[in-house]
Amino acid sequence: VEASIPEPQREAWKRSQTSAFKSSDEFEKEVVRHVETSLARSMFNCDEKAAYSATSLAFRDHLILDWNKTQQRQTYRDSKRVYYLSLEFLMGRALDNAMLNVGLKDTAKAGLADLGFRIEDIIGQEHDAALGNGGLGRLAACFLDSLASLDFPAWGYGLRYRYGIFKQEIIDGYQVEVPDYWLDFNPWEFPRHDVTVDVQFFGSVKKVPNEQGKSVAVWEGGEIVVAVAYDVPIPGYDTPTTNNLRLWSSKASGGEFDFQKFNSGDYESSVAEQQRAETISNVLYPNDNLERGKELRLKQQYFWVAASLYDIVRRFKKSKRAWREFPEQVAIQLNDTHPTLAIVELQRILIDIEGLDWDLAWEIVTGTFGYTNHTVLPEALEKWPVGLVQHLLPRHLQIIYDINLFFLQSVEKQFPDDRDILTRVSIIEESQPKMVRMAHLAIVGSHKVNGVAELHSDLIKTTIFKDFVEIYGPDRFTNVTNGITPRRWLHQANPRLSELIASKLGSHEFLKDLSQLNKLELLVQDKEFKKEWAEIKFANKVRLAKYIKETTGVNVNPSALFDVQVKRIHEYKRQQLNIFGVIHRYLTLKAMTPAERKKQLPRVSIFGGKAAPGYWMAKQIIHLINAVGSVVNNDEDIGDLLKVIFLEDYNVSKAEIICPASDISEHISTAGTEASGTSNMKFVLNGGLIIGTCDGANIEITREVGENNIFLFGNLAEDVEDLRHAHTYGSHTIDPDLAKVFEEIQKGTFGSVHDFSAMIAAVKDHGDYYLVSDDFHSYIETHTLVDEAYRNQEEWVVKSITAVARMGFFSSDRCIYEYADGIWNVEPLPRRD
Ligand code: AZC
Repeated sequence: VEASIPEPQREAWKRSQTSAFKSSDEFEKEVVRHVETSLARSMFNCDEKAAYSATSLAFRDHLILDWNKTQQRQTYRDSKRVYYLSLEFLMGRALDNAMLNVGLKDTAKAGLADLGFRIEDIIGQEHDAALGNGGLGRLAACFLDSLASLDFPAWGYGLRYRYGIFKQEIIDGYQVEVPDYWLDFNPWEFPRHDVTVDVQFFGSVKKVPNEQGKSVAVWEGGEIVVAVAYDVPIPGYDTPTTNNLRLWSSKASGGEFDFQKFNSGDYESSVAEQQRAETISNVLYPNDNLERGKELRLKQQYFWVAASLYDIVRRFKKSKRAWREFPEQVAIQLNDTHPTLAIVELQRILIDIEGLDWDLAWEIVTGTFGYTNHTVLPEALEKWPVGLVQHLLPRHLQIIYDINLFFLQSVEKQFPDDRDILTRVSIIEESQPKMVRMAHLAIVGSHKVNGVAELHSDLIKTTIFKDFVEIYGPDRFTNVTNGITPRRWLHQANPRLSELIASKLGSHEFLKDLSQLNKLELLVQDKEFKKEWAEIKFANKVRLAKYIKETTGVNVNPSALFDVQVKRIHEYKRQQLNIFGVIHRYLTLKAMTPAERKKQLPRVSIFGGKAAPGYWMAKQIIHLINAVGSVVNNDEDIGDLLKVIFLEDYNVSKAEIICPASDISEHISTAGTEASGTSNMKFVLNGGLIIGTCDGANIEITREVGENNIFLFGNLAEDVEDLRHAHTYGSHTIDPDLAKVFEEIQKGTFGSVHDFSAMIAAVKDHGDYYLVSDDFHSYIETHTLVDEAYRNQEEWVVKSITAVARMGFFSSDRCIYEYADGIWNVEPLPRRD
């Protein structure tokens, strides 16, 4: 690398090399320099916001030096890279994570103290990077952390939304959405105005003969939107490896304005065109597990995919290798079907631009891509109208038709007597209007398809993708059970617990080899250890209680059992079951004599989560939770025995306060609907137990921690279909306790009878699709068991420690090794400098 600098200047460059700060003195100098120069503020007028900005810039510089070296080394070694394409990266805050991953948090703490600041206050200034909805986007963020921590050459590719997920306000018990202006000041990104890609839309396709007389397709006309790269450094934990997350932002082509229009006096339309181009990356679609089929969303997808592939191909071409080596150098993972157009785009590049023949190109394409499915919910499976694709991407539609033709021909050969299978597996759905089925395209164009937990991976093979298992054989399908990064979700979120564990295991190595937690099991009878364990949980609850007081005004008793359900609001996740259960508890308490009540265990039911703005039923659920809270929390008969809290604007940084403070958390989706869930893992890793259905990763959590350390209830996935059928065609009787809950709501005890009637009707009159009534009894009984277990604090702590000790499997590091091995065929590239 050095040799690339001409000899006469080499000395000067080397002499002037920058190096990262190491001591708190050096750190302070960097902070003050950034305050005075980068922020252009006087050091005598530095508030917490400015101190945050300067601290972040100091750490960003630190990361960038490592980033440069990592990228140089990866290029020099020409190793295979992984590209993780995801429309969502739910990163949360970066500063705390950067400090911990580079091992300089204590240094920064001392430095900031010298300058007159408390590190927690500075960390608290940061706005979450909330470029995602929920589990799918947070999984992508955990994977980036693991990829860097394990030294894999890997890049993430996404969109730089100007507005991330909306901010949720609760006004009179209702959700109100407020835009999230997160880019106000973001020290974690590097604009790369020199890294741009022209992305074409619309236009038409012409066939012209090439030099050999072969007819080739030329896509021409239409409009160009420019993609500009913004790079976000991703530091690994305890390694200098720093990877890149590249987010694309859209910009009008031809500079700021169309000068011709501008000069001819048409100022307005010249600005309008610029604005139209920029809207592409403007806003994250706020739906979780729901596709709305909006044209702008398809534009976003192609814009991001085209820019990313151009970038990947450009990098590959620098290596001067033959095209057939592409899959040996490049692995691209599709995070759900959102980036599926990448399959078509790579095929297009190879045949139309690089002149490869179809078969070789297709072999390269399928050798490159892997597809992860995250849901079986029909409303979340992406389909795009053929007409829309034709209009926006005429050449891509032709290629999709060709892919489908060749695919169906081979299926026909394989199953000559089965006409129906062709209709079922076709990439084109013969509906009115015709639709492109993105999941089918993703399967056909990938060499591996995976689900995200064992049950889920089995379900996709036996339900939505059954025919494809017949066609390709079972080997194309695999499972990678999700995981979470223990750096953020233990070390960062729960520093005291992380320190306690480190003190017992002798080091922090467990943060990179989470299976080491199993050694904690030897300590479950150690009195002192158990005491400290319980004290840490209590302190975390005190912290959450304080937060609840500050944000809702409600006093909660930290000795009460904290029962938490935080996740996106969705009927399949069944927050309605939870709140109906809370009402049942309330009625039970009300019916008791004061003497009986005295014997009851106090509880705090904590909810949090956003509803998609257009999801009316989910918004009613939020409203009911708040309505119940205002009655119960002010009922003097009840006092501390029950409090109902809705935490506004649940996000990653709030999860970091909430997860360490739960005693029990709820993962109660209708069996067979939650692909995996990942917050279940976060809660258990922080010493909380869970109440859950036999769904998603709950099943594997049970396998790992043992049935005694989890509270399972409810019907099994295999019975769901029959139950639903019985609701519709047989008689459907409502659980009597649930019926009493409904009566109470309908009496007006919680206000707005009208608002809540649809929630009740969904269970009573519309087939109870989510089996709320079927599972209600089992749910209530299991909560009784939870109460009983909690009364024995000794035993509870043993359960808590045992469960944590057995959670090693759920590290996202394990996931990354499985993907690397079974899907990507990539090796880590460790740096030892
Ligand atoms: C989510 C699943 O609902 C959740 O169970 C899983 O843990 C998570 O992905 C990560 O795999 N799926 C989605 O968010 N899916 C879509 C299409 O939005």
